[in-house]
Amino acid sequence: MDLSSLSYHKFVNFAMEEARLCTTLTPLPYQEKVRTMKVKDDKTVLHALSYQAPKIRLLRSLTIDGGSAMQVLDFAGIPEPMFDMPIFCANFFTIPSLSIIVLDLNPMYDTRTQQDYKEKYYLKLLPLGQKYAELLPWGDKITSESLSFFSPIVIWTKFATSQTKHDVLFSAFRDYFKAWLELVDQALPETNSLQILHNKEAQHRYLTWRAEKDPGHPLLKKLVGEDLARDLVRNFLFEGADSLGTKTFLDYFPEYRREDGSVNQKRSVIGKSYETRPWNSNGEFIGEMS
Ligand code: BLA
Repeated sequence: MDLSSLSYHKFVNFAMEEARLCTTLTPLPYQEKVRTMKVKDDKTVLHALSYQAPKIRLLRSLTIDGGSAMQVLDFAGIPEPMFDMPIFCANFFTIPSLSIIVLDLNPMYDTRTQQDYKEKYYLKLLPLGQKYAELLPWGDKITSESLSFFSPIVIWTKFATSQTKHDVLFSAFRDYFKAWLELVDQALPETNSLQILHNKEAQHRYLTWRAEKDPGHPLLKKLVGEDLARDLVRNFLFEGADSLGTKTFLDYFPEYRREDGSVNQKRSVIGKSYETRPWNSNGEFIGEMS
């Protein structure tokens, strides 16, 4: 499969145009830094955007354009802690033989246990999730820990790369992003300071997880080297991991502590599970809690 027609730039352009229709975007400085980053393999180009907006602490995008060899998108929208609305998450990794896709409005609180949070945000979106769960079927076993960060409408899928699937994915991306912008539009600020603190910690926990365990890191290291990859991850992709809270990865995820006190480098200590979609069409969790 020739990937030259499967770039993710049009996804990003769509999202930015759509966001500008709904809100006022203010550019953040980090995007300039990425423009000058030297990539080890000269066929590959990184492109980064980062903005803030009212209610949105960070709206950022990283695309890795590896021409016909690889196309990657990591796109996220992260709210201000005054709001408990979900985090927009699009992570697409495409090589000629295979695409690995996560598209979701990641919940701030685990929807498997927080029924009220699930109903507040996802009840209305279940038909949308259902539509794409059929077009983009469940992608087989997954790192068990990741499930707690996913919502009942998550699209987790793997497919043989093709124009048709790419078009379906673009449609899903547009629908999910528009749904997220609508949540942003409707979101009311939390006034209870304790609840704001909870939101902040929930967001910090999420960022801490991803800054430590995101499956894209090894590839970023290969492309820009260890130091720049770390900088990208902590100061751009998951900005806030070092500033929104003081708890460490092991405070949030003690099961990763090794005997010498260091962090277990494995991505999962439980292992992979969930061979089939663990939510039914009513958004009820039907998998085993691990
Ligand atoms: C694979 N990416 C995966 C997998 C998931 C995700 C679930 C399957 C492997 C697994 O079960 O861990 C994505 N995991 C997520 C997301 C969350 C999570 C979004 O917990 C959020 C909470 N992917 C990228 C980027 C790159 C990338 C930017 O988003 C590269 C720079 C690569 N993802 C990538 C690769 C794999 C992968 C190479 C397959 C390799 C592997 O499974 O280790």
